[in-house]
Amino acid sequence: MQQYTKAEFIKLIEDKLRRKRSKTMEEATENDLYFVIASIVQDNVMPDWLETQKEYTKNRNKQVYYLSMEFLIGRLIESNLLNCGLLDVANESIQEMGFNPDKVYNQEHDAALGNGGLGRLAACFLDSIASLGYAGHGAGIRYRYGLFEQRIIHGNQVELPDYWLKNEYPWETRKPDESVEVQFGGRVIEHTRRDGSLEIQYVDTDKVTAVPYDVPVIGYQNEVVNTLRLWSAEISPYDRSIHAGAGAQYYHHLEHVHSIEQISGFLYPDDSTYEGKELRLKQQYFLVSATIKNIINKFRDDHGLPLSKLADYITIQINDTHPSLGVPELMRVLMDEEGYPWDDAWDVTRHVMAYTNHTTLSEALEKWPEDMIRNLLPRIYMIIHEINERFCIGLYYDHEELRPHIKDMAIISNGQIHMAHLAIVGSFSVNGVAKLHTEILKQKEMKNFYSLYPEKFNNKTNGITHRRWLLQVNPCLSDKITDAIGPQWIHEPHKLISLLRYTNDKPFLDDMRQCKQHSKELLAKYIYETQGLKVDTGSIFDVQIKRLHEYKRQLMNIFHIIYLYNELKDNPNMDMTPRTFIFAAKAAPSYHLAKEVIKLIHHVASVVNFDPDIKGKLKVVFLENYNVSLAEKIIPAAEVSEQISTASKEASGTGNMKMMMNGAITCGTLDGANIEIRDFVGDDNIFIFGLTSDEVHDYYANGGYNAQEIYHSDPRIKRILDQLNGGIFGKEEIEFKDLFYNIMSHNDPYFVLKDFVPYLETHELIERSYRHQRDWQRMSATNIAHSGKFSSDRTIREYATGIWKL
Ligand code: 26Y
Repeated sequence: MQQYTKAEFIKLIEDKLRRKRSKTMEEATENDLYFVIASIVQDNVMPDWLETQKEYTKNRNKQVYYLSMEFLIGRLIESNLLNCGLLDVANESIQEMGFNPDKVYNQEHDAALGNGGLGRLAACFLDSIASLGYAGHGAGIRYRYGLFEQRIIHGNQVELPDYWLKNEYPWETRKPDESVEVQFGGRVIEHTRRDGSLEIQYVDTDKVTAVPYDVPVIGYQNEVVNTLRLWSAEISPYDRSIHAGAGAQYYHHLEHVHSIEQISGFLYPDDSTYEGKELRLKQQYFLVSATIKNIINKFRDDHGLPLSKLADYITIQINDTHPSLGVPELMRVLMDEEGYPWDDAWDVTRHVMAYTNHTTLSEALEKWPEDMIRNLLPRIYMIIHEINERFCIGLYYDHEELRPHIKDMAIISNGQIHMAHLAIVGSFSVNGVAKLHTEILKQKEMKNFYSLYPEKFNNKTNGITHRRWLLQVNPCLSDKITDAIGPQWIHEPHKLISLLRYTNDKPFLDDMRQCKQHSKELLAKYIYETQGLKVDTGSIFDVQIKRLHEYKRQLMNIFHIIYLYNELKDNPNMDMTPRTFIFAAKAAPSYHLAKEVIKLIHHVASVVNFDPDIKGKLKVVFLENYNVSLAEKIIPAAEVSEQISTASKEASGTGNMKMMMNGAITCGTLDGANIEIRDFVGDDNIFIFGLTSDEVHDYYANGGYNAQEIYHSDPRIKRILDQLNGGIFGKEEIEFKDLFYNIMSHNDPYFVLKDFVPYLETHELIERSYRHQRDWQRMSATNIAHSGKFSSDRTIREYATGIWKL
């Protein structure tokens, strides 16, 4: 990648401004600068991009396709500059031109093509795959609308459409000549050939053109550029030409165009409950069918080998079950288009597909109504049906011990298609995303499948890219780390462990503290500018940022704040380190209880933040419109990282890793990757509390938990719940009866009351520990030192050697 001096870079900007924007330096706005710099990066990347692809073809590298309905990439401008080695020169040039680099980079609209953890993980993985020089690509959908923009109006969440493409997106390249066709609906006609084989014909199908838009995935200063290919649904050229008619026919045509373009219209904003919407099914098949066609075309061009060899050159990693139609689709292509018999096609498919599970929540497990698949994808339905028949017959005859479980393991049962079952049966690898999660899959949720295919199951604990989540978002801390231990950690993040030698080093700890203070001040400034609220930068910044879900228990956090408020009201002179509680979270638009929690947080904030009795000891901040860019502002400033899910519910979590890497101390349950964080940092450097996963499962299985009993026996808890029910703090017009009854009548399904007292005791410990700043800084440094193990580089190496065999 070419490097420039400041003068050269400014010259480039000047030239581009003139040619692309017909403006002089004097006329340029922040927005012009953003586009021009992005375009300079894009120019710089092109030769490496071509070269990388040529190399892969020449070397006949095995390639992996990470197939995902979500890629939550956020902004690319800074990370691309960083990875190209141009960030410093760009910053200096922008400053020299009299602009603020942050404001220039802020011009990029976040690409929010994902809901949360699963989508962001996909984006971190792409960064690591390229940075490690692996031949791996992303395949997803170019939604015209990303995840909704959240506005808060009188404490209520309101959703606005996220039209992120309203300005040109400088990172994408449209490749119309690589378009492929995807077919829906119609009928299947079977002919028997003379040799007895079956010929399958599809008639009366609806044809959709999938047009690829390629986004470069730039490795960290290694000249590798991979591809994220995002598909857009368009009307097929044939249909386009028949719109000549006028009147009714013309409108009919418009409707047709609209229904096709809808396929890549918007991202489904729901990651909580599974809603079987036909449009979502169309999106899934659209992604899978376009990608598989593309892979096969390229495989042919590159290798000229028969498709029976596909598994030697290609792995398709499916990100949860959302792209699991890839299993029957690959079967379809191999059999119907390439003429392979069933057994051969099955052999190839089972060696190409690998499946990652991200959740055990039953409400998020995908099941499609049989009829819906039969109507929308008749041939795919036939194939799934056949896979199911063969699978169940095999179970019956070859696995007597599983006979009683056939009905639970079937791919089709009770009129529904169980996508996880399809994914497990059709893949060679099934992985969970943290040790506990994988154990739960093996021992509980997928127990029968594990006993059938023990060799398929494996764990790949999640990770995050330390380039974005430390190097880019926290330059101050990154520099101090480099000053202390040298720059090798940037290429080999596990080397952060050398920081353990500095946990008693006063100058290092002082530097670290200073960076944290600086980040807190930047965040405080942002809070003031966006909300007009002043927060105390000497207070503890206690952060919970993630999607809003009952199992993540933001409710327990706000209960704790109400508890502190009550304590302070009773005893205004209570000695307490001031606290700032920071939330950011989007609720799925149809998730009523989650929205109620957002409202409650706002209501508590409106009371607590302005009560003079509190003397500024408590502040509650809810930052609107949580997205990747907002996370980048909050994470460096976090001191306490709230990871308080009901044990067993959070598959892994990745925000926990991001905050740890920036020196926050985790306050968490023994859930997901928290357990592995604890195993590394040790009990003295983390605050763990609450029920274990086994205890939670035991209560679910055998009962024995009674929320009402706790309510009646603990006056602190009763007081909080009554404040919810009867209008909080005397304001009768605002009530949270639904939250109250969910706990009281549904016996508190997420054990908020059960874990509440241990939680508040842990917070007392946190408050006391914070008073000993040196010890706190030591804990903080210890966390940073161990965070290298949670770099997604480690995770990707494990995928590459354990699953992909790259
Ligand atoms: C089917 C539909 C309703 C659906 C859509 C999105 C279901 C689930 C999802 C997203 C799930 C998700 O984001 N899971 C998270 O994946 C992260 C990455 O592995 C984990 O760290 C996190 O614990 C898990 O909740």
